[in-house]
Amino acid sequence: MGKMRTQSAPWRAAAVLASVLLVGGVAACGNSDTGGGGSKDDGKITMGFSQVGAESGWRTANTTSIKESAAAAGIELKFDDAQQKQENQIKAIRNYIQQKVDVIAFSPVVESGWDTVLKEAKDAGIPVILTDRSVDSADKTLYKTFLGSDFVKEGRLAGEWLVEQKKSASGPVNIVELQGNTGAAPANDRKKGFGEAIAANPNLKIIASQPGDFTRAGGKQVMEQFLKAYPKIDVLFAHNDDMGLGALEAITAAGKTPGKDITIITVDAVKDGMQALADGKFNFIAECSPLLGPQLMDLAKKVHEGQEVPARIETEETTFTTEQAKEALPNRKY
Ligand code: GYE
Repeated sequence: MGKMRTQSAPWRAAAVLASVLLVGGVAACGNSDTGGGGSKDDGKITMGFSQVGAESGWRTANTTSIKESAAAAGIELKFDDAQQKQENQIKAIRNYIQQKVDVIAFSPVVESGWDTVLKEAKDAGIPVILTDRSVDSADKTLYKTFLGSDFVKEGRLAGEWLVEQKKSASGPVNIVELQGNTGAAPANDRKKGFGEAIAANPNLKIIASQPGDFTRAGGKQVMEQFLKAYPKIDVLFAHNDDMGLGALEAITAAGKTPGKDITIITVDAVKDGMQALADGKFNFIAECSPLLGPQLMDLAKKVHEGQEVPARIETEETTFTTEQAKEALPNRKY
């Protein structure tokens, strides 16, 4: 189960209180109807969900979690795969508004450009829940809550591990970075957290940083370019496992040994990534859980009933070294 925390100071007190109440098993709900809510009469909740795509192992596990949890919660799910395109997501959300679903949930492929369609949902009286990724809209009343990980923290944890590993390095440590798709919250935030952490040691330098779109193919292709352009690469930081896995092929093809010649750090901790870590091909993973379905369905029920929910609900995550991956792998759920 995820645990509630907050990113921004104004919400901290409320969310800490909510966290305490939820951990204690007490519903953290007020009675006030904040205006969110489709019709409350038929009992059955219909959710329109717009998914980013199927770009990674993380995404596949997330989709499965959402579909299974909707079925288990008795929520009718309308599901659309946007194939990593914002225009497809906007179209899907407009369809859901037209169909008068009770709740709209989506994982925004990029952070910007949502105000108009979110306003349309609000005007139609349909509550919106952001899941996995957030938007940068200034008007926080356009959605009820954001359920997902702290991506800045994931990047920071990755960077802090590297700082510790390289603390006795006497010369420059050359880092290349594979970013997620341009404009996505996890790409922006992981880059930021990592960059801030490695600033602790001026020897650690990002010599190249390019988007690999969170896919294996993207990771492989961009890593090939990096290897051609830079003879000395000491570290790869990939914003997800899949890009790291794609990069492994490029590194091996270039005659280098991943995990030894090049230290590899990724984010997610899906099974294939954890296997690479256990095998010593990756060196460190910051976890990001895709199992958001149960909490999402719970939130959908609450907002449908007009209950108050915390503005930010953060999933709990950890980190893995090779030894820890070996231990965790047999029980890994995704
Ligand atoms: O890390 C990546 C996926 O938004 C947290 O999207 C998600 C990211 C995840 O494609 O693998």
